[in-house]
Amino acid sequence: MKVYQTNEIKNIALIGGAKAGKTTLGEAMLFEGGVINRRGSVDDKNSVSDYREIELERQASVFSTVLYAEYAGKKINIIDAPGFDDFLGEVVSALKVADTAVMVINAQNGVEVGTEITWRHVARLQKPAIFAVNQLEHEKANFDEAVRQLKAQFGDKAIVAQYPVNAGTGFDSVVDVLKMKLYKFPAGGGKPEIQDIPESEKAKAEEFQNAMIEAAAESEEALMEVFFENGTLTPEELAKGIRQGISSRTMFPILCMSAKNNQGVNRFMEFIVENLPAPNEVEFTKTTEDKELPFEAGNPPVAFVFKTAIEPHLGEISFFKVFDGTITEAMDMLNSDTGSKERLSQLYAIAGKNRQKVEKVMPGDIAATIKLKDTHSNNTLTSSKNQGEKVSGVDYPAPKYRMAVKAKNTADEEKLATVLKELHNIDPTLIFEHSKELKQIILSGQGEMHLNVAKWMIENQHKVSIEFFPPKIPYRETITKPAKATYRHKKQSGGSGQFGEVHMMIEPYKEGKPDQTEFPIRGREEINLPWGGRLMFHNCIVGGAIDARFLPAILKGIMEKMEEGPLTGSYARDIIVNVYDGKMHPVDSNEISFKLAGRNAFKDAFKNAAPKIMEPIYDVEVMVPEEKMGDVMTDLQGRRALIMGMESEGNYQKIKAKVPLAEMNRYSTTLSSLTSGRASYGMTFAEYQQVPADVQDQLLKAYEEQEKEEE
Ligand SMILES: Nc1nc2c(ncn2[C@@H]2O[C@H](COP(=O)(O)OP(=O)(O)O)[C@@H](O)[C@H]2O)c(=O)[nH]1
Ligand SMILES: [Mg+2]
Repeated sequence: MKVYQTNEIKNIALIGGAKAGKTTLGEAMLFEGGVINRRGSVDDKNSVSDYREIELERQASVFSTVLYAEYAGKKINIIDAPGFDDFLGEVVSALKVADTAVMVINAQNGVEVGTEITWRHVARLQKPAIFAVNQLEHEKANFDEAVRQLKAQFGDKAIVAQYPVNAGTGFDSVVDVLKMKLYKFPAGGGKPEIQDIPESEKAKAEEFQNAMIEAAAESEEALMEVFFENGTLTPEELAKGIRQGISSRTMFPILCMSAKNNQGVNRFMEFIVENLPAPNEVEFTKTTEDKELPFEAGNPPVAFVFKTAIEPHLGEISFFKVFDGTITEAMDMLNSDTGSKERLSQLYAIAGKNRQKVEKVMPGDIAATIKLKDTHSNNTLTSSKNQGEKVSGVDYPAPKYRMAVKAKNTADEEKLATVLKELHNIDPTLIFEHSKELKQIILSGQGEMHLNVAKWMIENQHKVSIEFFPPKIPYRETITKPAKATYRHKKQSGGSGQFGEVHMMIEPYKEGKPDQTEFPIRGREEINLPWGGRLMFHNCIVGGAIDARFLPAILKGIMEKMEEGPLTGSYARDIIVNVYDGKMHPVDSNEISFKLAGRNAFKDAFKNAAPKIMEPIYDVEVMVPEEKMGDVMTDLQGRRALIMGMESEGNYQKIKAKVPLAEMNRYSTTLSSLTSGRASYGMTFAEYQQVPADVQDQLLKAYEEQEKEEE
């Protein structure tokens, strides 16, 4: 395969709602680009892109697929991303390496949820974008309505570059506003016949052309002046303006096609090659040290691994984009994230299951290599000259759906941990954590479907049967008023006995709270608890009632109870313990006795100190279409939410609320069904708060029952 130079490369990501036809478009592009000589289809389960077992089973893309096509001496790298919100991580990583986002629109539906959600990331990352209005041969296709919605949603920067002459059944022609020609597609698809625009279409075509010329002129001051002077632009000026307008995001051209019939795809590829920016014509990516990576062939190489996958016959494949320098076959590189040395023994251009060996990868290009030892998605590879440089990472969406996971067969537990680690290395949005506190493995991801796909892979590819449970809630316990307790531990059995007596007063701790005045404090220890909050341990002993050497044992006993709170076995926090008196025995007192006395005195005092259970509260932000506001609010109120505010953003309302974690179980699924998938949300931990009395009663009862069962 030819080595493509930076200015001969176009990197695009196919994004948008599920079922718009992204995978079908990718397939047609591969066919037109000569990578495959037979067009497969998603419906016949033989497309290049959706080839994984899980995708065939679901007939939808779950992972992004890296493809390429050669067209007119240029290489188009295509990343076909999945459409469902659950796989947003794949969209975000695709956008990291694409220079232009191609938003595929289903002409039957116009702007869909997936369009809106993925667009937010296009906007956040300030990516150039174009619209591909697909399915124009469908009887329900409505191009004008799709354009109206695009403009309503994205503004007048969405601009018609092509329009269909006969959308719907029998569709075969579009007017191309850039070329001012009619493109007529043969029934079987492929190369169009280029004709003059018929008289009947001329006025409409000119109107769109004028709008396009004006938009092109707006891309540059100098062009604007020319335009004012001459009232128009020459074809060369227009072409330049369009290229600039796309790169600088002053226009988002709209193109037309039927991917299924391969109509318009050829011209679409020509448009890409002629008008989209090359990798070095958009804003440069930076390293984490804020250094620009300028796509210079002679610089020390920097490759960013945006995706890894395990393929049945190849093992682990790493897909990378070269952000600087040149990579050659058998090059030795260093992983800036894991520190491992890696040899890139073979380099490939990959199109789904097809691959071609390449000797060299120029800056800006996307390629793959295999058998790296310790390199994962989101890692950077460099040479020894620029060792340690990292491409500023992908901003993966925070997890929002959690489940506890357990191997059905306890013998599989260790294997499950290994498998989960492997899955995370491939998909960084799949996160697992061994919670010591909850004694559960918590798997979190983007939604129920995301976790179900993970389950499918764990069970089918790794042969470990698993079960999901609702995760336990990490409650905390604390007290709300002072209380005293004394405890005597005494044991006289045979030889040496045990004796220790402790008197203590405990109080609720709050930052800045003044010391109690009943007992003078002689020594203090402040413990920042690993699970949040504090324990203040005050020595108020007078006259040597207890030897100082026993104090650590008393504290140890208290800590044991702090770790397994008296109410529900949860961690306790924010307590002051004043040990003010006690008794020793000249022979029988030892550490163990004081530990037990300390522990039990604390437990007794705790129970009399109006103890309260605290629960984690999350800051939740929901983006919801205006007309669904009411339903979403009602649901939130049913979840004990405290609404903090509302703001409008376009056609959306952003609701901010504080919600107990215990009430957020399966929220993504509920929200999705309340809004037909049109809302999105995020949540982050805010604070601990006391649970209401009725909830506390329920929790106490549940703990009691659990204790009984375990006895
Ligand atoms: N009528 C029609 N159907 C299409 C077209 N493109 C794709 N489809 C169908 O739409 C469904 C989803 O296509 P797919 O490429 O998987 O969509 P994706 O989810 O965006 O990747 C499949 O049944 C395709 O055959 C098109 O241009 N016209
Ligand atoms: Mg797809």
